[in-house]
Amino acid sequence: MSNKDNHQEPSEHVKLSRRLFLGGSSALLATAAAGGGLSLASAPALASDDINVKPGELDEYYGFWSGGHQGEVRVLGVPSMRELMRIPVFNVDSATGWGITNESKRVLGDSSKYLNGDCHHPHISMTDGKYDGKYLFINDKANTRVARIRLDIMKCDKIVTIPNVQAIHGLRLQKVPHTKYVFCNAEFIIPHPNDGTNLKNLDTAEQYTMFNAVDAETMEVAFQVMVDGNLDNTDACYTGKYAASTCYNSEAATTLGGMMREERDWVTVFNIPRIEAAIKAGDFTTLGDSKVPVLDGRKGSKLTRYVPVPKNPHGLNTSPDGKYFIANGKLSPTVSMIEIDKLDDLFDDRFEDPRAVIAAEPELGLGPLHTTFDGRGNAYTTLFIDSQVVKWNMADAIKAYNGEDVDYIRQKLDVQYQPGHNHASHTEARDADGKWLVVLCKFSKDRFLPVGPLHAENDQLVDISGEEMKLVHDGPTYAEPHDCILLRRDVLNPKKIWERDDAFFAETVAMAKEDGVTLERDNKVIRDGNKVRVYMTSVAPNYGMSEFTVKQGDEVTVTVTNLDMIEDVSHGFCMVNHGVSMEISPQQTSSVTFIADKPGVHWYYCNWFCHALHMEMVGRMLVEPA
Ligand code: CUK
Ligand code: CUA
Ligand code: CA
Repeated sequence: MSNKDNHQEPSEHVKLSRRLFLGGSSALLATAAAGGGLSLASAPALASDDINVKPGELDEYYGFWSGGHQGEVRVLGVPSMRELMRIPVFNVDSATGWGITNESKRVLGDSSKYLNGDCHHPHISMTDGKYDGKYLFINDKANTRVARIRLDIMKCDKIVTIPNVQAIHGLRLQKVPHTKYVFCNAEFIIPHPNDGTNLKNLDTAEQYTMFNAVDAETMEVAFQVMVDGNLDNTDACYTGKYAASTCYNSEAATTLGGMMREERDWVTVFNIPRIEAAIKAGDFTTLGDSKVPVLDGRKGSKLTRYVPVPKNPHGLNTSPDGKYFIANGKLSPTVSMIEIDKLDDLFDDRFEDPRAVIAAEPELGLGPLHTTFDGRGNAYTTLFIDSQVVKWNMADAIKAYNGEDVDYIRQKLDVQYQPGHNHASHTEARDADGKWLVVLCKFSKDRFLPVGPLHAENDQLVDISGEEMKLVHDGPTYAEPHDCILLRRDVLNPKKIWERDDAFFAETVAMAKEDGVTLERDNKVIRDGNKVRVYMTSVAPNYGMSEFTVKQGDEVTVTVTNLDMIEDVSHGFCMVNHGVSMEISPQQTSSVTFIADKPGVHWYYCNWFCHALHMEMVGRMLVEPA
């Protein structure tokens, strides 16, 4: 035992007490609390029975987690925090063949050449301010993309690359009347044109970034708005009229020091009806090859307003009562509450000082990054530097701002450690229900078994249904779920097997038709010059074809249709030594194209365990030498 373990240091004492608490003995709890002098702020809670979802029982909520720079979306059950599924998006997935199959490459388009992504903000489509469970949208900061996931099949079905900008970061959806637009912020300021012609005179080149809107149905970029400064996070209001974004680099600096020079940056507010009217009136330009309408929202524009807030603000969150945009101060211990009711006046220039829209600026602690809500008037803000979540009351914060002597802080809860986002159940919708809070901690330090220099992150589950926040679960996660979203399970009703006419593989079905092939029946090899199309069915434990012959150098497309009707009987198709692998779930058609570059015998096999004779579900490709 080192000196550090003698429990003399307060921090060690707290650690010991925490272990005793979690042991569940109320006698020890009383002793430790009395002797340890633990404040409410740091006292850990006893585990609640609510999270004990027993074997065979189902969770109450779906949670969709960003996979961060790992590139996927993960589906968890809450409150058990059991991982239910992974949805590959901006990554390559060996199990499902995402990034390998023709169907996924069609979704990825030109960007399939990128093998990486960096997703941050998963958000679910809304109708009348409530989650409708149709789509989930997520950004890719690394390669400037936005993706859509169809929640009925839990697969990504569209990806768009945003032109003329670099690094899509903040992403939120229009809430009212429905999600027509996906609002997404490009973070980095770049010169225009960015073709290298102005590298020698960057000082004088025109430089800006843009706020973007993607049409949620077509997934085409609807418009882009030039701004002053940069753009970080964003959110939309419950009137359908406004979106707002934080800017931490009002200085338009290119260095860290420069980005922290000013005491205040700003929140940029976008007037959506005015933007739409300007497009209708033809009041826009285009950039380069892109046909997307580009509007000028820089200072002085009637499309935007800039509200000064302290300092390098980060998260931007709309309260579920529809009253406030809350900008989280990061380098300021405050958050700024922007009164949405006053934005009409702000845009009609009825205020001399745009700060007139600030309803309150409560001081919460060090490093406020993101805020979430319980639907009962309370907000929960992560304090990155303090490693805490602070629960505070919005109405009381406004009273205090107006000079009344009220304490708006309700509780500070230690979390482990350095939280970024936090997210309460249904918090972005009108029906925020204040039951569960997930706190996404960037550091786990000593909370889990050591696994080398790279540590797990720690997504902690907090029960917020009562007066007091109670930490109930540690959930290790892999790099790096910036954010998550929780919705009640009754909002979703995913399909259990595919429908044959699903759009996800419609193009493959159409190609088969052109070849005169009925996918549900035929096993056929069709040669078209040096292109060979192999169509086969699969029924556990058989492929419809156990052998086919091609010539060395042929481009081979294998299309497999799974005729099994029983849910859970997924097959795979893996061609050994060819980098080919894919999922074919019941009633699904999947296809993959590769070059048969090696003469000889090449086995293929089913790689999803489907039957007692799964190992025997095999076949051989015979490749004749050229
Ligand atoms: S950002 Cu990561 S902690 Cu990309 Cu939402 Cu704040
Ligand atoms: Cu089919 Cu395993
Ligand atoms: Ca700044």
